[in-house]
Amino acid sequence: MSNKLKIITLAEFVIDKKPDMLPIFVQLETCLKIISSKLRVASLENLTGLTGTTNVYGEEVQKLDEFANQLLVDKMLASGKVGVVLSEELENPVYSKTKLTNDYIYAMDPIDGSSNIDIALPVGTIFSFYKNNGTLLQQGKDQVCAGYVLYSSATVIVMTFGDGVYTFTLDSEVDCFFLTDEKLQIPNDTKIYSINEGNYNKFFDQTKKFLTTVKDQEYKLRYVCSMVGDVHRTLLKGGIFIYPGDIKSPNGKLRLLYEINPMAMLLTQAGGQAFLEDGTDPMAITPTKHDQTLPIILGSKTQVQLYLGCR
Ligand code: P6P
Repeated sequence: MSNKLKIITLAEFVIDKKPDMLPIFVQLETCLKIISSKLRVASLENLTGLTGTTNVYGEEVQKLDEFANQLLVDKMLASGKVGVVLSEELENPVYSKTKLTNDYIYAMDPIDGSSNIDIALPVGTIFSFYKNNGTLLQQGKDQVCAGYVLYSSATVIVMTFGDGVYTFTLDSEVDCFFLTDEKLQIPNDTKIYSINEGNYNKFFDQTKKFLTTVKDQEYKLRYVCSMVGDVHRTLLKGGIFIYPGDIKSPNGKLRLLYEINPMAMLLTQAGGQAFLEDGTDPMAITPTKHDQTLPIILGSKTQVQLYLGCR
């Protein structure tokens, strides 16, 4: 049982901040508990490994990718408050068949970093909500709610409704998420950088110049190959996470709708910054397609400005 003085459940928090979304978060919380449980027993229940199919990007689909995607699609639509689900794993939107008030669009990466599942390294679910106003592809600045769930040594929800970043940790003894951080602020000026340096030879000069600079300043490199894991460390410890463009993929790898926008909202709400390499705000960009990718630089203001200064 949580030994914190204030025992605030996720439901209480949502009722206080955004009561009309309670049905959504009741369903979401159940999904996250199920996914967390399945991840812990994946190797015991033959849930590791691949389905033998590929997704819309030609990437091999993990068994738990498919399971988590279907579970979240079904339960979000069953909330009666989500009219459309957009998933990184699906080529097309899934529309609600109910006539209840379908006020929201739900966009998600059901399991981010799923190649880590078989080796029991951190993975996550990334989610965001938009008003269901008839426009599917909206700018990140119009997100009503954004967040992620980290499945690691603890299962942690990190989310914002636009008035600060809050974290909830799963207490598996009572199977409940409890509030653990209010108005989280990213530490500024931490000498940690997070990037896949294996791509060095493909990087543009700005990224190469940044890497030379941080090595001269004796930064630490940390990279867990799961955006949720790397962003969570960056949010709590400070530093910078970079997935830049390169000569083979000038638009980077991470998806604007499913990964960049939710993380950009969280970082800016926590007093950090999130930009493209030229300082453009990703949340001011209208996605051209649901799986549009862009470069992303996010983290502590000092480190992000150091990268932008390498142009
Ligand atoms: P690379 C995982 O596949 C992912 O989408 C993100 O979670 C992660 O940050 C990135 O790709 C890792 O990509 O090219 O370093 O393997």
